[in-house]
Amino acid sequence: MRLDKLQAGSAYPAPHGWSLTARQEIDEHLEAMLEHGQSSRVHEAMRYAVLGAGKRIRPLLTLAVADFLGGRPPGLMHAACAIEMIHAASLVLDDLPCMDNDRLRRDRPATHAVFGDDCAILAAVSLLMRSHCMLASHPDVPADVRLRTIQLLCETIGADGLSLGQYIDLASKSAPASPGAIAGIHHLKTGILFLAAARAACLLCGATPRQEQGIVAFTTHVGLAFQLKDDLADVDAPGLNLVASIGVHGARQQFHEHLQEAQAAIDGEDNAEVLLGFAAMMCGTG
Ligand code: GRG
Repeated sequence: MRLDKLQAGSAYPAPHGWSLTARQEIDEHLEAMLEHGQSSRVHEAMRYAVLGAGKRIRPLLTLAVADFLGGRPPGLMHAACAIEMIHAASLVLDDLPCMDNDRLRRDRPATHAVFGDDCAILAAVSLLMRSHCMLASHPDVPADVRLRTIQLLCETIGADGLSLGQYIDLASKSAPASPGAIAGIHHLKTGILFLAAARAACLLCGATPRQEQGIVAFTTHVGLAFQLKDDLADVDAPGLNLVASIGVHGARQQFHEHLQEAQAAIDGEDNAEVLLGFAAMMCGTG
């Protein structure tokens, strides 16, 4: 498979083959991870936020990296689903009136629009806690790997990660942002969680530093191509958009350059096809 043939701006392909099976496994695991606990409005809101029709890109990336590295160790599915829960929590918070103030998410009313702001905030906090507990308590993952995975996720979510990206994004709404500033916000709001999804798989699979370096480079470039694809698909949407500052031609060119870099990062490796297939699913029509 070659990534340089992908076209930016096309619709997301329906999952098939590897991604369809992996998505079903992810959805079943998420359902199982969220079925326990006392029945309450907060619990219902957690399920509503997570089990809606998301594309599951981040957990799919965790599984794709593991398959690339040659296997799915214990705890991998927990890590993949923990990252999807963190993503869902970030969407709940992002949609609140004090943030992006969106009433719709995943083609239906946002969590706070159904459950109220108070319950939505409690559900987001509870999802973060649940995701960390899942990782902390897995009996078959060595304790040091559990700790390092939790540390990775804390750093990803915290004041140098997603939370900082969200703050800068909100603060920059009143002034036009440069292409460099937009790319920085995209990294903190989106790229950093993709990297955590890939790095969690590296930790659990015991990747070598050389393998991890290639996977990080691959993920960085695929994440940037994904963002450009989104920006190209929705040029008129409110919010930061690279196309507005570098133009359609510039964005398409960068999209192709990032996919070439992604391909170069893993070319020649055994099992490269699984990551290339994932990138095609995430960034194109393949
Ligand atoms: C404490 C977790 C936490 C976060 C605090 C609110 C916040 C800081 C960050 C929000 C960041 C945010 C909303 C980034 C947008 C990322 C993004 C590209 C969302 C869309 O992802 P898709 O296309 O959506 O994968 P689906 O619905 O398919 O999962």
